[in-house]
Amino acid sequence: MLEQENIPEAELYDYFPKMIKVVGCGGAGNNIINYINSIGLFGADTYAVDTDKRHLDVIRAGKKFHIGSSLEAPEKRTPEFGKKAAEVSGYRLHEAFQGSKVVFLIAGMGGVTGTGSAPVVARLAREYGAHVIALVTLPFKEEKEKRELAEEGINEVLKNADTVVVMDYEKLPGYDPGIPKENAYFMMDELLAEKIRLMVEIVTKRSLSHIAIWDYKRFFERTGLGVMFLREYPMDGDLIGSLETALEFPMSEHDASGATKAYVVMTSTRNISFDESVKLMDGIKKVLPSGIDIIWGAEIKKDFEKKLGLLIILTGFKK
Ligand SMILES: Nc1nc2c(ncn2[C@@H]2O[C@H](COP(=O)(O)OP(=O)(O)OP(=O)(O)O)[C@@H](O)[C@H]2O)c(=O)[nH]1
Ligand SMILES: [Mg+2]
Repeated sequence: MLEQENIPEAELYDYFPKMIKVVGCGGAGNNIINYINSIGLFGADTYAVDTDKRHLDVIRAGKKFHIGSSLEAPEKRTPEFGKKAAEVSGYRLHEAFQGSKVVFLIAGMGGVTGTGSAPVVARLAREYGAHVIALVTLPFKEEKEKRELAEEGINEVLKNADTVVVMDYEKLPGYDPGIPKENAYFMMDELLAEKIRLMVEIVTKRSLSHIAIWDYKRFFERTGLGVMFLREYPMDGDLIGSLETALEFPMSEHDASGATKAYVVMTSTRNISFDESVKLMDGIKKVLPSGIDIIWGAEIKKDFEKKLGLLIILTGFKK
């Protein structure tokens, strides 16, 4: 097995993208892919999958897969169409997944293409031995029908992916109070694009504390539902004390109880020392369920002025 440390930096350009893929399914998923490519992503291939050719045309992605073009448009479009589309065109994607180890799958649930195709795409990736971490959005409660469709879709993704992180639009105001509903999609695009960049680059770039690709595979294997928690803290004052609030705002309707695994990544400026980050980690441990298995990384980001960013995904919930 190749050891990442022994590979010259220039060659990492080729090394990682073979193994790490970020895939969008449907309109929302691909808008996020587009966003990821606009902020820049080191070390992963991006794929865009959609039945909608016109939307695919305006997406920036490493590879685009127009699925279901051979199918007749049904009278009533349901996620079943998205599913069939992925099944008839899946062989091309299947090929593209060859050699991949970790696949991040992104879809907005509740529509036709993302809801129907994401479970199939997850299965195709896993057939190559890739580890699939899906990040899917759940519509606002006022969109009752879409939310129900989305919930059914999420159950299908859960059967096929290793981990499914549910991002509920209802929870966005907890993260950013006062956000107008009309900005919710843009805000979610930005949020997921940034967190996926972080989850990839904690593997592919040098960082204060790095996570290896093999750790992802070991850690997330068939862990089921994932709940994301996001916090930012100013670097002054009682930082350790304020970590008590780390689990206050889950991005879906779950709390920490019953979780057996915690993925924790901190982002800070360069002026945080390794010792300090260990202290912070001890502070975070105190708020996590006791005895939990933790994997953690720490990223240094120069433009992250005087604040500490925390990304926590709890998973492996006891049934
Ligand atoms: N983050 C984000 N979420 C969106 C966006 N557009 C829609 N959504 C959410 O994602 C769900 C699915 O929408 P789309 O992704 O557009 O639907 P689709 O999968 O392309 O399905 P069809 O267009 O019907 O084939 C919606 O119910 C919204 O909750 C977007 O641009 N960004
Ligand atoms: Mg669409």
